Amino acid sequence: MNDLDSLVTQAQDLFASCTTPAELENAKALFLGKAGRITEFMKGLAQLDIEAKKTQGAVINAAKQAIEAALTQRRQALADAELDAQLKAEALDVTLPSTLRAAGGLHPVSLSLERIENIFTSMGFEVAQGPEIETDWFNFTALNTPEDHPARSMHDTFYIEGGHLLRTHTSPMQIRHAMAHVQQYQSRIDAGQGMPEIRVIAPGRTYRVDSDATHSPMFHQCEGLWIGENISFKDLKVVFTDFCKTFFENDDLVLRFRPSFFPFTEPSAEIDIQFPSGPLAGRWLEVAGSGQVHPNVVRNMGLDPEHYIGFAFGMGPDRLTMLRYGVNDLRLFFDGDLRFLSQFQ
Ligand code: 2NM
Repeated sequence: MNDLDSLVTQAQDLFASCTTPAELENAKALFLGKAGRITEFMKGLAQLDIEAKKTQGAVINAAKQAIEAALTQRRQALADAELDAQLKAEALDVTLPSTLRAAGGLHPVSLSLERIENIFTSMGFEVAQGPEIETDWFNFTALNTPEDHPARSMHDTFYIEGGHLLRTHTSPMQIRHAMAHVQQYQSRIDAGQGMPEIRVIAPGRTYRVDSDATHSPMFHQCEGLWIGENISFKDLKVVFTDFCKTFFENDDLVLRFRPSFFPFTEPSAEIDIQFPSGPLAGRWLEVAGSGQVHPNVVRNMGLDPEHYIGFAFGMGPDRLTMLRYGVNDLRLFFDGDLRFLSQFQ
């Protein structure tokens, strides 16, 4: 083996023993640098005659190319190894469970409101919307509530500067809806052609000065109204019985209409339900108030009570939710505690 062959072998061995790119570049300088071995051989050419220069030059060049090839190969090997190590260090196990960002969900009362809306829309009811800040007229006067009624007192109702108030029930939405409906069909009504029936529910937030385990200053109501030319208590019984059986998913529950009083209905009835089995079996549970809409209220909607008649009812979705899920404290719905709320997802 001549000197140049052994130089190539030396370079290959040294390069192979380098484990970092920096080490390799230092090793390269020993062979290919300005003061390196190949350069030394090149300088040695000066003493040779022209023929020997040619042959020896070619041999040196071949050795130089072999060393450069070994260098390139080793550089690539080190770069590959470095990439491998990096990939291993940063390895992601995509099969690991993620750090869960919990999905949100609907509030239990919202779930009930959704159920209520679905049931009544399936019976041809519209769903009304309306303001939570109301006028005295829509909240009380239009609903036949006398000036001296205790519900109008500061003890029972939240008043706002300027004479407005936080609605104490959702009935003002019914009045607004009925008035808009009547206005839409006024010319037909005037021409004696009648109007499509008013069939609407009004779900939403309501406010009263009241707070304990069964009362919250903000609570929900959903009222219903059906007005036509011949709508009777019989229709109320059919509609509300069907609603209760569907809402509680129990065809065997029974209803009781118990005489009562509201300023906006005459006659009026409290609606009680009873489950024949289950944890609430045998107890009469009050779920709604109802009645035939008072002639004064029908008149305030813009209709002639001699021609138009119907029923209305009002229920508490918060209480319905408590009954459906067996919740015993209303305040749990409004504390925002996820340990409670997440049970409904
Ligand atoms: C109730 C009980 C009885 C009611 C009356 C009306 C309206 F707009 F027609 F006058 N809406 N809702 C009503 C009737 C509400 O809640 C216990």
